[in-house]
Amino acid sequence: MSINTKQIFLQLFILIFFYSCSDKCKDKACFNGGVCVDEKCECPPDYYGTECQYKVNNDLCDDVNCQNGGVCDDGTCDCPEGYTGTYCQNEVYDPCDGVNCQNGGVCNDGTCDCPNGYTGTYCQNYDECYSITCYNNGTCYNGICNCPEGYAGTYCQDIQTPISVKIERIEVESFSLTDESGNPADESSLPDLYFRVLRNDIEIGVSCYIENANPNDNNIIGIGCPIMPIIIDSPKANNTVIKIRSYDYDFGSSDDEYLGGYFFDFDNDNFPETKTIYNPAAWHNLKVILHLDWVF
Ligand SMILES: [Ca+2]
Ligand SMILES: [Ca+2]
Repeated sequence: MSINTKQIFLQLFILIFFYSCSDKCKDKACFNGGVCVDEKCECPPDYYGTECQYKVNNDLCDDVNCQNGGVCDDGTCDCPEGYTGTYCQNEVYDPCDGVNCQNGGVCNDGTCDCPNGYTGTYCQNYDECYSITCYNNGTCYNGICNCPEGYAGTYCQDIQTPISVKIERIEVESFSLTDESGNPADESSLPDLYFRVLRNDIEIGVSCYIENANPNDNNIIGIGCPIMPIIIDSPKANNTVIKIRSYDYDFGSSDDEYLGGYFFDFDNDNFPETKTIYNPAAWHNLKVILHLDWVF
């Protein structure tokens, strides 16, 4: 080896020595398998940071502990029904908890919605009348139709034929004090009002009278009256026309019919307890309410 060659090797050695002393990665620490290149750590996948000291958190659910059966999805807990909160840690108040609807009832916001025919807080009661229809205004109770007067049959479907109807009382609501000519019904005092009842122009009854009937009073004929009720037989028979005529009673002399009267029938009635007879256009303003008792 010539001197020249020795010098070249020496110089090369010195160059390498100084190069290695000035290595930029010499004091650089790279963690987690990172490799220093030119003073910088090159990190393996899943790590980052100047020294590869941080792990990439690919799984946002790593530290999410969902409770009560909750399932983490993308860092958020999906909670089962009945639980809420970040970690499903809170129980939701359910007003239907402990509400046991019976007979097919369904709890809705704490209240049982019952199927048809069932009632009660828990649908525990069956309405025996649910599927029963009572006709003619009959009312069902405990599965049995109670029929109004004049109707019969399981479902009140049968219309009875009245034997008679009694006019038990006559309530006189309004009347004129004079007859059609303007003459007072009673010369010296208020009229002594009573009624005669005719059936197809044949008299069938006479009421007792109210002495000195006052239009301002509620005049009722019939209470404690010995010739009441006035009985109308077969009131619904065909072509039955009733007439009620008004009179002023004159003690010891012949009475005057003074307000005329009204015709009526029971054809279009059911079996009412009262029948109002009034014509607002009539000059005498006579308005009477008949209180009836039907006999079957
Ligand atoms: Ca009188
Ligand atoms: Ca009189």
